[in-house]
Amino acid sequence: HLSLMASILNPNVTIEDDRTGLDIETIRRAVLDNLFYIQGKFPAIATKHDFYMALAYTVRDRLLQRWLNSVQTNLKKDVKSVAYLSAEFLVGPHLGNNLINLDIYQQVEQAIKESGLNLQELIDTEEEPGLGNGGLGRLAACYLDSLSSLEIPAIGYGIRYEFGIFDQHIQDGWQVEITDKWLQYGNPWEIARPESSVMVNFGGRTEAYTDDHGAFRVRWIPEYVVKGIPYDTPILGYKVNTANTLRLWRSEACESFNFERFNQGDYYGAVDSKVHSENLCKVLYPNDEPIQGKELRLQQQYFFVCCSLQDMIRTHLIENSSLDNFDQLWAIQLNDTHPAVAVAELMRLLVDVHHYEWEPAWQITENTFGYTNHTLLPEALEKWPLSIFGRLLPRLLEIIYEINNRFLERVRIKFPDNGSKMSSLSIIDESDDKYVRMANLACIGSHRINGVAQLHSELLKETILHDFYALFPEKFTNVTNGVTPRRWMVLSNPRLTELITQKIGNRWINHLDELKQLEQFVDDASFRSQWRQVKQEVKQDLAKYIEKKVGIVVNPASLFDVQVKRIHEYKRQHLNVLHIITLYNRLKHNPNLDIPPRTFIFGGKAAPGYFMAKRIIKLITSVGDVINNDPDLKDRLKVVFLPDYNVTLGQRVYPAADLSEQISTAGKEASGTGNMKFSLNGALTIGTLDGANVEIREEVGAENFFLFGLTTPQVAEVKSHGYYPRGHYDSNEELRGVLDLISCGFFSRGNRELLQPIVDNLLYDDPYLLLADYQSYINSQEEVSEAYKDQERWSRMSILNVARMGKFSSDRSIQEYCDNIWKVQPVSIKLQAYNQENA
Ligand code: 9GP
Repeated sequence: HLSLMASILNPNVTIEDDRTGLDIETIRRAVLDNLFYIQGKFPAIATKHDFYMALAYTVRDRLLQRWLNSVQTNLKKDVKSVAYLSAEFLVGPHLGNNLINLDIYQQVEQAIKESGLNLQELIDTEEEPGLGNGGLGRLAACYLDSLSSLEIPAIGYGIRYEFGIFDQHIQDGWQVEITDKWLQYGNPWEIARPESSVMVNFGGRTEAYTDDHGAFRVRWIPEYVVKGIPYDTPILGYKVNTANTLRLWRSEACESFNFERFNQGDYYGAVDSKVHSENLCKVLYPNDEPIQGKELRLQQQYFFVCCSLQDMIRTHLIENSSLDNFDQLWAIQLNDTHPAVAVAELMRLLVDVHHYEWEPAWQITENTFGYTNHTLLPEALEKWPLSIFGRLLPRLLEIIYEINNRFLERVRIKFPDNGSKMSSLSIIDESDDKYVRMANLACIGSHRINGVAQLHSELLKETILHDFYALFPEKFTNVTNGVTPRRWMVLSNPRLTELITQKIGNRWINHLDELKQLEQFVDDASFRSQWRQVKQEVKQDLAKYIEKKVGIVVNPASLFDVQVKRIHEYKRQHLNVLHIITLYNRLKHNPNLDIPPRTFIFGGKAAPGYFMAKRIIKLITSVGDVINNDPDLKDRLKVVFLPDYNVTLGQRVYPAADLSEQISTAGKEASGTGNMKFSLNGALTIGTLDGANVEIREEVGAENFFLFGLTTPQVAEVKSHGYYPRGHYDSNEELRGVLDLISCGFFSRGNRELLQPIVDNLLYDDPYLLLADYQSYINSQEEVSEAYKDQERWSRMSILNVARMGKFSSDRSIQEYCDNIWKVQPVSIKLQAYNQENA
């Protein structure tokens, strides 16, 4: 301890060096310093978590200079910024990613080693901020990484949920949900900024008045007001000085204590409003597609939108004398309809608070917003009962009526006497109960509307947004999703990163197209062997993890066949299970069948109230229990359900996959982004022509992709003729054998009821056409097995997949948003050293 004290107090290192220096020795000392002064521990009594915290603060110190310089630059008069409004940001653990982007991974690894610790273990200690459900939230996080890496001034606005997406435990094969207390040991990455708090109105009524200049105005007299407090997290770009901000709002009561009530002896009443206000951002709704009509959810949406817009206006007015040029300095993107109330809120702020006339306010609003749609499922389109909306946000409803009236006037001119167009385009759904339709508000209030893959953007125009497309075709565009290669390759797959970098250098990390150069090595047998070696090692790691986590021993030489994503009927995890049972039956009947051994790996959460999705988990685990323990199979098939699938687990799983299951019903998956992560890490895809699969196949070549299933028009065709799933059961003996085996209780210890709802659903309804696609899927899986037997061929296909993934970098997506929607330019950040003089 004495030597530690001596080293901490060594006068050769100034405070400033300790906080910014990047050499091994300084980092080592800084970690010990933080351990002592922030965690209050000596190494001898520190836990792993203490060391993680000390290291996290060490890294954060090194970000701060870049961050503050970026924030300052973004405030400047002539700098246009992107505000990405999203109810979810599934950022994943920060430490590893920041080490990559700061380009200090090696130094830190060494410094930690010299302290007798292991960096990976510290990285694994970080609690993941699960502030999202799945694809949409993770996309937002990839986009923040790319915005910073491309040096685009940007800010992500969202909600600081106290509890993120639940932790999933599996008990007796069922999903059990556990509260995600991600903040319980502290969050070293965020800084609270209570000085930038804002107030948000709810309830009450509105009142007309005439202002001092004789103008007619409206004010909102709320029933209660909630305070929004921002918590900022830096998002550093890859090897640049740009560190943008993720600003998440926490709600609090304005007055935490009602003294009047307290003095009357009503203690609980006195803290009532505090509890009420703080409940607002307590928990993330755990549904990946929206649930309708939950008032608290509408409160959350309005809360973060209102806070964020006030924040933008405040910062705008620091350097600008009015909001006239707001649209020239801000591009606001609506990540789905969750923040769509922003259209009405910006109008309220401009008209009621800043006293703009309606028309110029509307011009600013429409120019500012862009709207990204993320789903075609009609049941997922958000709508709010008018009664709830009007009670909670009375002024916003009035403004929505005004927007709607003016808009419908334009519709009437373009489509005279067309009542059905009017009613489909109206923001207010008057069909039976009245609703506010958020997608309509978003479309009307935005100058650009985009889908997230080519097929999806086309289908939007043809189906759910067809009438909007007829009205303003010029607003519609596509931006195919992408993923960040920093997290999804460099951080998660260091072995493959190294092999690739040895061959083609490291420019591919932020110019992903350069992976193309790998094609020249595809015929090089020794390169292919190295390629296989890497995959093998990563699979061994995953095999160890699987054994430790769920106690199942899997063969790392078997084909790792992986489906990880939210559990949903349209994603068809149960189609995958039908294939597993088919193989099982075949092997039971013919033990000499020559097929490569396979390990089927599943992961994913079901929405807690989604009956069928929870049954599908039970189906997977039940089938696994039987197959994994059947001695006849001699370990040729294994089925693993990995609990609690999240970003961290994704980082283990994608690199280890041989086969990526992307098997949704055509026309249902908007894009998918897991499909990109798998392929980038060298897995081959078995998939339908759905979402971004179509473009992945285009890029990697049809011969390097296992295609099956009906196309979107064929799906429509089958449905239009009155789909009869039972016909497939009757005519396909093998399929019948599979379904009958489930029905008879073989996988459920004789309990015939347990899994029957799934079978009945398939036989008598089958809305996602599993039975129609079954045979085609089985045939395609046979091709997979054949290809895998020829390891040289498989390696070729795998290398070509990776080499041709350039398009799917989120850097490319963000560049398209910048050029076609936001019209923003990069701004490079000059580092000004912090010192007392310029402080
Ligand atoms: O279901 C889509 C998924 O296909 C897409 O990749 C992702 C990101 O664009 O968004 C998902 N949608 C949602 O999570 C909610 O609509």
